[in-house]
Amino acid sequence: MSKRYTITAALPYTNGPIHIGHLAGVYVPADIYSRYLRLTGNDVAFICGSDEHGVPITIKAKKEGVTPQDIVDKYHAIIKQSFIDFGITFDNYSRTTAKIHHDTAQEFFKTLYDKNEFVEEVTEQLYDEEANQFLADRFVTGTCPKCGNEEAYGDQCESCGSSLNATDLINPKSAITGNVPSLKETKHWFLPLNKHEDFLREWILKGHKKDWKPNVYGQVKSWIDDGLRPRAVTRDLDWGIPVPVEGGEGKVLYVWFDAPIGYISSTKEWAAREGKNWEDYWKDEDTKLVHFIGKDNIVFHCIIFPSMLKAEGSYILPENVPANEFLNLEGQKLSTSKNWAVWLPDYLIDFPNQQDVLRYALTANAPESKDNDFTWKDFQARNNNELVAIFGNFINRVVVLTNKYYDGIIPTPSDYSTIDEETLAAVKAYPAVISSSIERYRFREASQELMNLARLGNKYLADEEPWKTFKTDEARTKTVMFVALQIASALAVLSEPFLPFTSTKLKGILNSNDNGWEDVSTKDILIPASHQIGKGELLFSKIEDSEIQIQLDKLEASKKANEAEKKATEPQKDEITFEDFTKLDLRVGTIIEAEKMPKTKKLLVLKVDTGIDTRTIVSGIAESFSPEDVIGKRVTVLVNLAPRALRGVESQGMILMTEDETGKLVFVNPDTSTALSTGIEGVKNGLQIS
Ligand code: B3M
Ligand code: ZN
Repeated sequence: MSKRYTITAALPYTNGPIHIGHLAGVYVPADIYSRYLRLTGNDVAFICGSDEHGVPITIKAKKEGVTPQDIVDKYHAIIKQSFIDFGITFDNYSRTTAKIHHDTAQEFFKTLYDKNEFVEEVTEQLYDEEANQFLADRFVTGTCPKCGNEEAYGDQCESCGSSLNATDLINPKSAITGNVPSLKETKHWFLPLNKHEDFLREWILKGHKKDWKPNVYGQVKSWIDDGLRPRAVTRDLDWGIPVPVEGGEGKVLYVWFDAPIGYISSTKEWAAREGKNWEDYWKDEDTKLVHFIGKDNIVFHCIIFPSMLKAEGSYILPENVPANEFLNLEGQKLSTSKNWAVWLPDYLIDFPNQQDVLRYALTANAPESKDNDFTWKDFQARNNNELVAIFGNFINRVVVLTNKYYDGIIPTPSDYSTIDEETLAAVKAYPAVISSSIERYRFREASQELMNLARLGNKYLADEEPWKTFKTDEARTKTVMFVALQIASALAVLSEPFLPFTSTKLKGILNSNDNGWEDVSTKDILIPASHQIGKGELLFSKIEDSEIQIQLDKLEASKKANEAEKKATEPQKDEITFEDFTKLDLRVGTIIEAEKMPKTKKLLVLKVDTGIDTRTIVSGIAESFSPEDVIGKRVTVLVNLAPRALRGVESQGMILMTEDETGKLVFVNPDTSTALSTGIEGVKNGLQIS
């Protein structure tokens, strides 16, 4: 039955081009889903646009000495082109600097304001005296109070995914000047998320029953269980959408308030152009709203935006939010600043017309349920062993033989053998199998089923060997080629969501565009006898080791550049006086107990005997040391540091650490003899210590 769908893909920030992580996490799965739904006869609005406000854009503009508008104009064009190049079939790609968006977002804010859905409050916010500006979101970094990550941002910690307020950060630092911020009073409007807690709880539970991904459900549930707090939806910045109410002068909407409304304004833009009613896509209970996002956006799409929609009152809520985990590149986190990425424009220069290869490699290895690694070797293997050796090889054989034996005219079959019948029945089962995977957002699995269909074709040809029977049994050869051509036609149809360029090419070669998704399971004949097909053309070509090496060399160069930069920018702190130094009460202690803080990557909870007492110290060293490594270690302890709570455990001091010349974390060791301090390991390893 045909349904109406509004499918959104996260609006990319326009502060740089997009890379394979974006494609794998959001845009390829969203495109597969949208194409599939259209192919199966649904009414689809696939919506996206550029996210052009927010701090990263102003930071980038400052760095380059241009205006934020210059930055967004540049990257909006680049990103939009990448989506076209990779066959991402948005029905509309808008931008949040568009007038229609400013109007829509302001109107949305006004509605909530008029309905008294905001709390207005004067609070102290972080302020950079030197830059003369309030610090929020990415203008401020510091230590995450939840997990101890020292590079958390003022709105979010990327390490544990927590959503934060800038004032939550421990040791905050201005991203503009590096200064320690002061506090200054300012008025803002807050969305009281706490007020929506009950509704959210009920709603996600419903979602859970509808098969939300466990990673999404789990994250949302734990945030709600932790208790929600009011969240400021306005900022003291000059780049953004002006706050449209009295007292809002000089303030703008928080970027995460306006960005999701961008889905709505982009839909409006599309509807106006296409003569549709946008409200059908946002306000009709029969419409299914699905948000494709990366996992760092879960809180915004599953807590904040639904609360906004609910507070407004006339909107539907998302049916599902199939967030993906992250894609790493050659074992390391993708990073724009470290240039550790494969940028889409660069990819197309090195691999022209090979968009489908990347789409396929990213889908076959998609980070659906856990973080995954993209490696160039895997990319090459997916191409050479699957696309070339299975899919391409099958099609090539069918097309070449049909041209060679029958001048490209599809032969008339005789009676089918059991194998033929079984094979054709198996082909008919594929649409349902692939549909079921896609409908459950298992695109990886779906892509592998598609490849299994090509495998079936290959095996059929290898078993029936028409090149042998051609000399001995004309009738049998014709039947086999006819059956093989049916499989090729099925592949042309079913590959479309995954390999759209290949599908178009293949339909061109087969000279056939007549079949829909359902036809593959219902029609006995997809491509009839006497039909003339075209000449062969290779669908895929082998990728050589040398091409892969070029990519690996590029990454190696990034790595070297990063290392050089790290050395050059080794932080040199301000000079301190002797008096400053004497404030530190340093003691020699021994670690007597150590265990990992549950649910964190970085933290160890240590019991340290300081000679004066035994105290608990939470230390962010778990990525460098395991608990067994440190028990028994003699260490230098700062004992008069004000205690602070980390994940509910009070830390009563600090273990001094430093880095050696290779950047490895080491203890500031109180002993001259290293043997003594490594006594425990020494004994464990059976060494004698003198
Ligand atoms: N611009 C975030 C991102 O790229 C963001 C998504 C907005 S979706 C409304 O992480
Ligand atoms: Zn954190």
